[in-house]
Amino acid sequence: VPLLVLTADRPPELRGTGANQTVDQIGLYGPAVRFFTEVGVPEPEAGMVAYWRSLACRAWAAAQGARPGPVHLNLAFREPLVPEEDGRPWPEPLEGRPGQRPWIDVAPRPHEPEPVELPAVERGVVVCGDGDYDPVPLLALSARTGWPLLAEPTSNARRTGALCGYRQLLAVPEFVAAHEPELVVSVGRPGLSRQLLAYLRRAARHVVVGDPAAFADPVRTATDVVGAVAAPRSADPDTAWAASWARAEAAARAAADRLLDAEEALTELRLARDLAAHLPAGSLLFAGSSMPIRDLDAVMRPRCGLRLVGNRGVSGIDGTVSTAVGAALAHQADGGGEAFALLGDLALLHDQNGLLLGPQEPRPDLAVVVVNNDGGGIFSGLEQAGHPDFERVFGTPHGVSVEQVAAVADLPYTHLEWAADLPKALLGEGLRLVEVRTDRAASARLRRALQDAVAEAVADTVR
Ligand SMILES: Cc1ncc(C[n+]2csc(CCOP(=O)(O)OP(=O)(O)O)c2C)c(N)n1
Repeated sequence: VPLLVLTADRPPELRGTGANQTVDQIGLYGPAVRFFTEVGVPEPEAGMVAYWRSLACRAWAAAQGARPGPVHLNLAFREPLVPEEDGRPWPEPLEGRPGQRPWIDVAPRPHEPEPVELPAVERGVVVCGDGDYDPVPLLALSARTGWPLLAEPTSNARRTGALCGYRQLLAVPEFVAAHEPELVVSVGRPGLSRQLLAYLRRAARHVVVGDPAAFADPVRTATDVVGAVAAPRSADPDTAWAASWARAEAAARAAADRLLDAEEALTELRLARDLAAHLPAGSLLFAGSSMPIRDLDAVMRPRCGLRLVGNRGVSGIDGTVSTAVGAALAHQADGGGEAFALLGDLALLHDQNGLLLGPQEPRPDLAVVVVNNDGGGIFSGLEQAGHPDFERVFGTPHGVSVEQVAAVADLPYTHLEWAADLPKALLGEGLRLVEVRTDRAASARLRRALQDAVAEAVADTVR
């Protein structure tokens, strides 16, 4: 995401002296930014306008470059911080170029990479990881070759033709042994599940589609990096490989549905499945880190018309409400429809203040659905689960009432319990909270039951 971060600073002569409110902001974000520079204290001299305007254009171009991303300018100011009534007039006109032309017109570098033809193998797999890219060519590749499409939710490639049960399938050793890939083609940043990463290791050849300067290869399995790919000319989608994956997918999906539909009270998994399926076309769904994004990965059915985003970079659970609000505002300013967020209770509590909006701020149309399992549910399914101090160190229950959090922010609140009530609970306008109360241990048991049910359902297909 192109982002300009402007940090205000004290002037250089006050740094390192113990002056109040002075920390070292130089290079604050380290190598995370595409470009950093310090901006000198404004001086009433001719030439400043060219300095500011050319620097602004450079920063803008760096944020929008071949690898869009954050840019940091640290701006030092000396008092007075507001113009003085009787101050001297500025010594040069502050206007830019005539006709609102930018100071520097930076032409985008053309980068339409030549597609590289992929080898004609039967046992290929297309993996779409997190990222902001057009998934349509990957869907077309999968359709043309019969290579199954394994798409993490924030790839936005989980559309018709993509698999929904791959996360469970790849955790069945017999299934994996019977489905060794000759070729993996990946795009974006895969990394939501250990089993997908382990599967990448089994590929004899792994072609990464990406920028040669910044491609994702999280388990160092890449054998080729290319800018774009084309299906082999002799591709044939009707293969035994494609049929075997399709059979397993159908069996896995049916087993998952049987298990999830057995209970009318909303479980975490069922909420993820039903929410993603129910949202109207044109919606945005922000998926919180931890189990919300993983449950979507496990059970979200392929569909069109839903834009999924999440903070996948370092999987943070802080700043989540603010990110969801910002994403909803941008989506709606862009003509998009309603927005929804699926968050854990700890993610909500980390950024409760993100629910507070000033009276003059734009208000998003955003329903924040909070899965309240009173703590960090993810750890109940990890190795930590048996630790003697589990509850205090990992579970971290807090007992905070989500209803009261909503009341503090003066927001509408709905308690949702039954699956059948989901559509009604999501109705409404503006920023609002919907709480689904769940149990961490029961949720972990259900995820294990899902895995067992899928393993059993595909046992026939791998024998
Ligand atoms: C800022 C931050 N602190 C700590 C973590 C480590 N962490 C990962 S998941 C998690 C628990 C999240 O709990 P919750 O948001 O309620 O979701 P759940 O696990 O119940 O799905 C924690 C503390 C993190 N990812 N980000």
